[in-house]
Amino acid sequence: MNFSEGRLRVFDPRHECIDRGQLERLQLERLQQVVHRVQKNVPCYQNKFREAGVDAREIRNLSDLSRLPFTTKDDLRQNYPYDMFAVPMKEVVRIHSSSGTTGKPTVVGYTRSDLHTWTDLVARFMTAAGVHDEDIVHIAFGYGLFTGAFGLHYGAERIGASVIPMSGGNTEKQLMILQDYKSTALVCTPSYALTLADRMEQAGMNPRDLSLEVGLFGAEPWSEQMRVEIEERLGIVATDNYGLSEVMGPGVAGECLYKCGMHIAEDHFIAETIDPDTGDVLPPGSKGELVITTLTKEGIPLIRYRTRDITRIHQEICECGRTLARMEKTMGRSDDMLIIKGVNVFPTQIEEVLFKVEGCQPHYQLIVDREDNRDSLEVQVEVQECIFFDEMRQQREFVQSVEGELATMLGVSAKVKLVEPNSIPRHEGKAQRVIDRRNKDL
Ligand code: DLL
Repeated sequence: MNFSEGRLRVFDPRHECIDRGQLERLQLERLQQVVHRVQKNVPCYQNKFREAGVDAREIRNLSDLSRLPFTTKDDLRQNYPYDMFAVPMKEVVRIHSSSGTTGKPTVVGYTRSDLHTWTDLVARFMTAAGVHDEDIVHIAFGYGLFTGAFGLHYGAERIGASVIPMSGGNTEKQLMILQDYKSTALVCTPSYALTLADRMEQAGMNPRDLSLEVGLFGAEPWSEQMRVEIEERLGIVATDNYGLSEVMGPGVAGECLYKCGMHIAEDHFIAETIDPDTGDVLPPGSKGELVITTLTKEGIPLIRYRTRDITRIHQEICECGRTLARMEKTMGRSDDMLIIKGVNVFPTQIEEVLFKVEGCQPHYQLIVDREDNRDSLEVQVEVQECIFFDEMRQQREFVQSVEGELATMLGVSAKVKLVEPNSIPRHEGKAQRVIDRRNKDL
């Protein structure tokens, strides 16, 4: 911890500004330890290593990592609930699970030391995003098995901020608490931040009269345009942070105030990008699937976990002085990527277009269907009332112009349907943007 301008911050320059050579030595030492640990304690890894013909003693350089097999969500499901744990249950002091909507959730266990590390890493990225001990942090993630709320809660407390464990839902009450308790930092999904902005406007509140200064958003993909919208409407600085429950939860990576990618906690994780089809490791800066190896986790260490998230990693030193590599905002998950008439489309690309068009509201839904063996994509977007009730001709022109922009961006045509304000369902947690009806008969 360090003190600057009289404020308590959790900045760890020894690790956050570490020289890359030194970092790589630390990573190798920790990698060798974790690989030995899983080989000794986790039957799933014993089998995987045997099948791949590798042994922990053969990891002599960081480049040997690529010889190790991947771990997937399926491995976790097959070992549900506790068989991937590397410690006896008596050492596990917390259990969380993933928020997946299909199949069994994945279960993760934390030892006391894992909770310490998690808290430190969240405190680190919250500090980088401008949070300090005088902040009042309003946490609107749902408390429960989801890692978002507890992760940011303990991180903010470590910084010394005053935490309001508001949890999700009850938007009217959220507004009252934000106003009366003078919250200065907002923590939730970016889509919920916009829902809060909408409700404030409907209630005749001016967000700029609140005390909010910063927003820390994560848990779902969001575009740069959405950041601009949130910052303007709430009058705050908005940063992105990334994580996944299997790997730890929030705290894997987070943006500093330069907002040019999320610093990855590389002293605790090795991040690779791979070609999702071949599994080949890509050079830094190439777009690919993020694969993470946990270096210090005790409860459930993971080797080369395939996140399915698509991003790029940059190693150039950031203006903030942190040397830890930065991952770009993820475009979305490879399994959320839509293939429309053979063209790959990410919901965030559509979001980028919609946010640029004046009159479109930041609420949209994508309906994918297949008729006569042809894919169709309909983009339903809320528009300002004046457009919704506009003359037919003007409305048609508006629709055509949005369709034109989408076709240029996506390389495939999409039908645009304008819908009334507030008609698309709002979500308190992660937004559900896509309804894919193509597999309805399966
Ligand atoms: O969403 C952990 C988290 C909580 C991160 C709060 C940040 C803030 P899961 O529920 O397991 O964990 O979902 C993980 O969410 O693989 C990504 O697809 C997506 N995701 C998380 N953060 C971001 C982000 C938490 N900043 C999955 N941008 C991940 C885009 C994100 N997608």
